[in-house]
Parts: sequence; C-alpha cells; structure tokens
Amino acid sequence: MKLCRFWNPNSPRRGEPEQVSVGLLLDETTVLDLTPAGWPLMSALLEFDDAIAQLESLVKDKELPRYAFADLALLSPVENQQVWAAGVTYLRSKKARMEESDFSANAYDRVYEAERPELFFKSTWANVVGPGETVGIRADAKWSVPEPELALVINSRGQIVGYTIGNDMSSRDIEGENLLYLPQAKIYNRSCAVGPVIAVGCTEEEARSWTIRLQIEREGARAFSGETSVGQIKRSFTELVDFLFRSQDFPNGAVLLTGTGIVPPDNFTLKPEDRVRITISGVGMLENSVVEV
Ligand code: DO4
Ligand code: MG
Repeated sequence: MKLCRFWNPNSPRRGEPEQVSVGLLLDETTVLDLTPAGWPLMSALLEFDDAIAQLESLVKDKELPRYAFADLALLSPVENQQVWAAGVTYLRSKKARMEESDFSANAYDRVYEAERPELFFKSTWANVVGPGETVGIRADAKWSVPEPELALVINSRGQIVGYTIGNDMSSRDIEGENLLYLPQAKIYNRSCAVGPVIAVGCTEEEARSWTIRLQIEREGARAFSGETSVGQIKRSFTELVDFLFRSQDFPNGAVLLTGTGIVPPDNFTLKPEDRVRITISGVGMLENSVVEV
C-alpha cells in the first residue's frame, strides 16, 4: 500500500495546511482522499499498530473522494518529521569518499567497520523538497552530486512503518576538503528531496530485494545512469534506527535516509537544469530538476 500527500484539487487556493490531503493509492492511477475520514495527518495514522487494517477498511468507504494520481500536485510525504541520514553504509560510498578526501580517509574506513554508524541531521521538514520541485547545488561548490537513498519512515516509538525515496544532495569538493565541513556539504537550500509516496506494510526483507536506479538527464540526453541494490547496505535498518533513537526523542517520528551506493564518476558534476530521476522498485520514482542556490 502507498500513501501520498497532495494539494486538494477542490480547494480555492494552495499554500495553507488545511488544503493538504492525505491519500491512499488504490492502484497506480487512482488516489483515495483519506482526509474526510479524519486522517489529515499521515504521521498520526502511522502511529497505530493496526494502521494497515484501518487503511484496508477505508478502501471500502464509497463516500471518500477519489482522484486521478496523474492530475494531483503531490507534496513531499515528510509532514512534521526531522530528516536524518546515515552515511558510509555501502562499500561504494566508503571507497569514493576515501578517494576524494586528502587527510580524512581513515575516518570513512573506521566508521564503515565501527559498531556505531554515521548518522547526521539532514533537514527540517519545512526545508524538504517534494516531487517535481527543484533540488539545489551550492553556488560555492565545484563538485555536486545527487545521492539516491532508500528512506525509512519511523514512528515516534522507533518502529519502521514505511519506506520512501530520499535524495541527499551533496557537495563532494566541500566534504572532501575537510570532513569538518560535512554540514556545509550536506545542509543548504533545497539539499534534501523526499517522495513521492510512502510504501507501507513491507518488511525489511522485502525492501532489501529492491533496486535503486539513478538517471541524470542533461539537455534531453542521458548524462549518467547507475543502479544498486538495497540489499548491499551493510547495516540492518533496525540497527540504524536503534542508534538514531538513543538518547533522542522524536515525538512526530523521523525519516532516515540509509546512505548511497551509487556514485557518478569523479569527472561528473551536476549543472543547473539537469533532471535527476531516482527509482526504487517497491516505492516509485522521485524526479527533480537542478537549480543553483
Ligand atoms: O560521510 C559522509 C556522508 C556519507 C553519505 O552521505 C552516504 O554515504 O550516503
Ligand atoms: Mg548520503
């Protein structure tokens, strides 16, 4: 089952929280509006142990409005959660970062093997970019890449209740110059995209069989494509969530990006107007074009 957030097509004007609806995809083309059934917040629904059963019973409700998925203006499914990210969870990410870094290479090697994972704050919910919006590359960076990542949707009790797609936009030259610059390489305007839907009711085992694909298009031609498997993530999802929730409460739950396993070649950097397409089988496709910020 897949959940989404969208601007209610019948509302007179957009931009206010009460114009946002929560939807359940009935199939690839039709969305059931759950908001009139008393579910204006997706995160509240995901707090319930019987959320899937509740969704299944709502499917039978003939009174709820239905819309064509293709016609909806989707919003990011991140509603009121902090977004965090795990790093160096794939061998590919460790190798690329060791190569790009002058004197911090050892840190990546050590964190890959360590018991404690690398976890960093990525974005407030308000700064997250949704499907179809622009993602940013820093004006003062020379080497910018998207990082296509499976994102875990976690409720306030630390339970993984869904999966979505995250783009952890990164400035490789800034991170590579000095690891202490990581927050500047990772957190800036439009540096985090999440969406388009949350897949619920899937196990970690299922999610580990999914493929992640990245395609970058420039002036109508393919500039890069690559793929990896979620199964190559070194750590279990529960291990990552356990560390995130140590000594830290998330009253609205959290979204955790699980690291990248696709790294474009070293001579590749994103340019304004590039289109970044991230597909995760089992979730869908997140597409954004690039803007300099
Ligand atoms: O260690 C820095 C960031 C790592 C990261 O974002 C990733 O591996 O995806
Ligand atoms: Mg990353």
